[in-house]
Amino acid sequence: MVNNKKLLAWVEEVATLTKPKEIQWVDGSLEENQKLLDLMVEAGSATKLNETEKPGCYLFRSHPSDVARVEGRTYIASKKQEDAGATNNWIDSLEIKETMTKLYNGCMEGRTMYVIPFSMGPIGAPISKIGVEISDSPYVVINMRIMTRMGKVVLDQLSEDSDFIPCLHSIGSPLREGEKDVAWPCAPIESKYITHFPEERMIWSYGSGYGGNALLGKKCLALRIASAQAKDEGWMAEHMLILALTNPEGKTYYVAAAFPSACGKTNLAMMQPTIPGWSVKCVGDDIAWMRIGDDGRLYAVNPEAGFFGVAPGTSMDSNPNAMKAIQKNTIYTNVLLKDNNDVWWEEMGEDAPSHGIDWEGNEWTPASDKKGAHPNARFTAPASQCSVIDENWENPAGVPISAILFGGRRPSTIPLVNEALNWNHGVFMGSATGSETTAANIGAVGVIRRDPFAMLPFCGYNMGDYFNHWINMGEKLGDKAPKIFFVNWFRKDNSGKFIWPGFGENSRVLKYVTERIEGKNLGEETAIGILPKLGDIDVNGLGLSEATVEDLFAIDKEGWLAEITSIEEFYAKIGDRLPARLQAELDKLKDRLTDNGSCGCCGCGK
Ligand code: OXD
Ligand code: MN
Repeated sequence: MVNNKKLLAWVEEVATLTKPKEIQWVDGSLEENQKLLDLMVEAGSATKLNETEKPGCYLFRSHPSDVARVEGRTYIASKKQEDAGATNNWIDSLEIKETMTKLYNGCMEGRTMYVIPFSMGPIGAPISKIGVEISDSPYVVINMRIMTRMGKVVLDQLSEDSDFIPCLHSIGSPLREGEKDVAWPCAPIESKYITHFPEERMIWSYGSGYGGNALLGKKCLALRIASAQAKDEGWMAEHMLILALTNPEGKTYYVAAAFPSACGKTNLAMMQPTIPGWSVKCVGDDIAWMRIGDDGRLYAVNPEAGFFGVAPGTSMDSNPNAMKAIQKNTIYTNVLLKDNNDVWWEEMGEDAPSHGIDWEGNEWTPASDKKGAHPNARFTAPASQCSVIDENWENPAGVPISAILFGGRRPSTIPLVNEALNWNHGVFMGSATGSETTAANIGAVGVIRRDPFAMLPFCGYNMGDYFNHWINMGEKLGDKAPKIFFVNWFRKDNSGKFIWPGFGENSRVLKYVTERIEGKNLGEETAIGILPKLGDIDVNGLGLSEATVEDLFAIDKEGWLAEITSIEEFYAKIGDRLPARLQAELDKLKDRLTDNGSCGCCGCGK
């Protein structure tokens, strides 16, 4: 029995505006889920996969225009533009409400309006937040059931007056009397809007049914709205995986790591270390909510309950634990359908089938000039199915973080691993994160862009204020602050080949990180940070020459000076809310690299 006044009034208000055929309060049960899946199979928008190979799995194909997040149509709505800042698409709250209200008018005609109560974070945990998504997409319902804790259990948490974050979503495709539905209804790109109201803690999304545009608990709530809440309430909402690394002596270190979208976070989060005696367990693969615990340390919770991972490139080599986790009860979107009703994608580590149906629903053979799976094809799978899920992944208190990693796809200049000299230098490193763009967003792929803290598309407020929040958190954490490292698995040699093997071999770098945490006398201070010395990272058996290893850590002075120019340009864009302490870090780096401060090449670190 729903008695929350705000919720009841909001549901009625939305129904009056959007005019659905019916309203369904989602309870999250297995039966309800199956009914929705059966309905979608019957309607031709889902394909049930081979029950022997992939029990409980379904395939969906999206509209070709609706295949990824649309950053260009994603907005931060606030009263003042400076509160959204230069890195966000700002829109005036009143103006966008007027525009979107017109779009929402009658937009659910002929469709069912689903009311989806969900919790980001374990139900009832102090850091968790309750949201309610209203959506006219059954695909959203079944995905939210995997990605969040959802349904009656959450509704039961809401008393008459308790608060929640309203998340309104419509695919923007009313089904008028006599009209035939399509497999993936959505609105054209120019009328898609993914709008966040951080001041009101509210989300309005229209026109897209895909991933982060539509599963509003994920990027919209757990990052954009939560980041604004976190700043106000003194915690952090970050685009970070959380992993548990255990050494041969049985000591566990929890590490949080921020990488831009589609840079291998899911692979790292559940990697299989190649070094004997070490193991990795996964707490989360995409988002970390972190607060300072009673002991003064930073504790992280994964607010999600599932993985929404990129399928292409996922294989038994790159991520065996993900491959095992997605064999059952998984939703596949935009992968290739094999003739035996199983799925396939590029770089799956399995020969391409001689024939199949591609992500656009067309006949496909290896001779086709198109890819079988879209590069941003996804799997949605329950985290509980991951055999290396950490025993503390649902601990309401979170896990204590010993190290924070930042990283990106950088073909040159940035070393394999570089430790920050101190917290503020680490914040500087995070703020200067750059990466080649990927297919996770609609737009150009492979272009280097600044993606501070991997939060460029996800920070719900002014980036300068966000940097400042990081500095403030460091002050509160003091000597309990985690150590910060910058890693780059993607450096290339002159022939364009990746130098570092990556994947399970990244455990060699993680081992070094834990040794630094333990204060082992490894590494040396240089102009750019603390770099490992030759021999500090075990590269035995990798077949890398000494010169190649040296290359991985070489300070390319010209490259760094160009990097500094690019950071300066980016900082200029942030404007007057850039914290002076970050400008000072940039100036110090420049001094250390040029003749002003030191020779910049002998590693003296001055
Ligand atoms: C994601 C993304 O889906 O970052 O996690 O785009
Ligand atoms: Mn992500």
